[in-house]
Amino acid sequence: MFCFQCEQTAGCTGCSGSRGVCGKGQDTARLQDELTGVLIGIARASDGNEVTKSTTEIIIEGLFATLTNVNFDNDSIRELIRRAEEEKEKLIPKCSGCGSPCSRNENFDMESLWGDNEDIRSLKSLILFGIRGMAAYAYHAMALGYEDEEVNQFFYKALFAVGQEGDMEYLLPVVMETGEVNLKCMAMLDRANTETYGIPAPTEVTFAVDKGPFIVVTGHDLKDLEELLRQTEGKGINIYTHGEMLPAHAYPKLKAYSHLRGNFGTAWQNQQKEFQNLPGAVLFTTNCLMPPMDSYADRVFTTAAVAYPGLKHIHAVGGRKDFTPVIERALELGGYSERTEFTGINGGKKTVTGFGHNAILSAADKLIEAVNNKAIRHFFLVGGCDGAKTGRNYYTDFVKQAPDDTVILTLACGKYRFNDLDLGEAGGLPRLMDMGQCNDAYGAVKVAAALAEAFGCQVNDLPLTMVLSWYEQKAVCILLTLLHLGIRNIYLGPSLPAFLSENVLGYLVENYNIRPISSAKEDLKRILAEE
Ligand code: FSO
Ligand code: SF4
Repeated sequence: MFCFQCEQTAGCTGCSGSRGVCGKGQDTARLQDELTGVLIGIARASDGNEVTKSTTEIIIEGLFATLTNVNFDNDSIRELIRRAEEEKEKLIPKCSGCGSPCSRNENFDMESLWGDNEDIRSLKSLILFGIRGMAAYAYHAMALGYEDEEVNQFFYKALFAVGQEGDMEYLLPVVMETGEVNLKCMAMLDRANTETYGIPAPTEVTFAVDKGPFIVVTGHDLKDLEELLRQTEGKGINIYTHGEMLPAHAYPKLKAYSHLRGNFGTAWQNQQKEFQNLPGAVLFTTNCLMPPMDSYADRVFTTAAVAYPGLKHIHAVGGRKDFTPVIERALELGGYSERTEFTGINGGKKTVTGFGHNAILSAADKLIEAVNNKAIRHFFLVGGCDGAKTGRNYYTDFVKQAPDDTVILTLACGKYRFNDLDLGEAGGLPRLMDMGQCNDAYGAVKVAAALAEAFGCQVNDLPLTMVLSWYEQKAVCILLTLLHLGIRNIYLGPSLPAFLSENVLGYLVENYNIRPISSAKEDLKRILAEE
């Protein structure tokens, strides 16, 4: 196997041998490559042939299944391959009886990509990993009935490019287009979430678990959470968010369920510790799933794109999911015998979420005044994924050491390193504002654009610095979006992607001044000195 798509890749170069650092086995990695190869085959066959809704669905599902920490289940990947082949056949009915080797619809051999010239491999990886991340967002929007033709069409174009002979001149624009289209995709998901569940508002969330049966819901899919809330109403079961599900508390229509009680646990990489002997059931709606330990595997359920051998998967039947097995397991386990207090990483008992772009921009006047009268000197977007590396303490240090006249915007699961801290206020505004999940990077872009307009400058001239942590492929598509918008001086860590070749990294540094993080102290000093 070969895989280097995520930040924890072995030796910062690539996972090989029998198992990746994430726990993905070589057989699964090979099947995921095979699946990607068939998706490229579909993109090739779509040239001149009309695709249907089901063709695009398998492209999106297939890409999502290959994201880090999503699908470890060979049988379900084989089923995706079967469905993908079936869709490809539908596109090319006339080809079935033709023996001519035109290669127009051939599947792509991913081995040829992994063994390619390192710059080509690097650019194609940026495209492929970028659309894998984007597919996750398109999938969530699709679950709420939202689609965008331009986004859908781009999946075909990008997959085609990955399977195509091409030089830097051909591939670089597709890399940049991935960022551009991902912005549209995140905007679509923002619309889907807010039109379905209302505009998020700042909401305090506790880390305590009440007495009695409960279910912990993790991942990013609000629709699955809503369905579970509906099915557990009046059953004496409380629901707790985990990981990237935390921002759900801020959506009025989800908050309206009184049994959506609080948040359990922190970011994904702590799940094996936090779920040990948990007296409640756990539902994974998306990544990041770690191989479950024996002490809790019998209470973990998966749904949608997530799958793991031996774990019970809740399928949609006729568009509806029946969460009865999860509910029954929670009732059997019974929960804690009394209210149990937990804390965040820094000992805090609660956090506040729900500072989406609407909430922040509704306070725009106050914010502008605070900048003008120097009550706020600088904004930092400290956001992105969490992970297990010790170097990630940088982000906690950065937030703790940021001066009192600075404001921290945050999003995604990296925030658990500091979201239980009380940082007080600056200019009458909270110094720490949680904008939501990783896809709410769209909101951060909107806030930055609105501030630039208010101050009559470019986003790059604002007193705003992005300090990002990456782990998996959604972070890749978000980074490409920021580059597409021309945002410079991004601090990126904890390490740079292994799939960036020296030349491609050189291009990004030269054109966007991407900077690897150093130490919180040094970086803060440098950023504030450059103001
Ligand atoms: Fe984290 Fe995992 Fe949201 Fe990622 S839970 S690491 S960027 O999947 O998607 O932030
Ligand atoms: Fe390795 Fe990451 Fe790939 Fe898993 S997803 S095999 S950890 S590079």
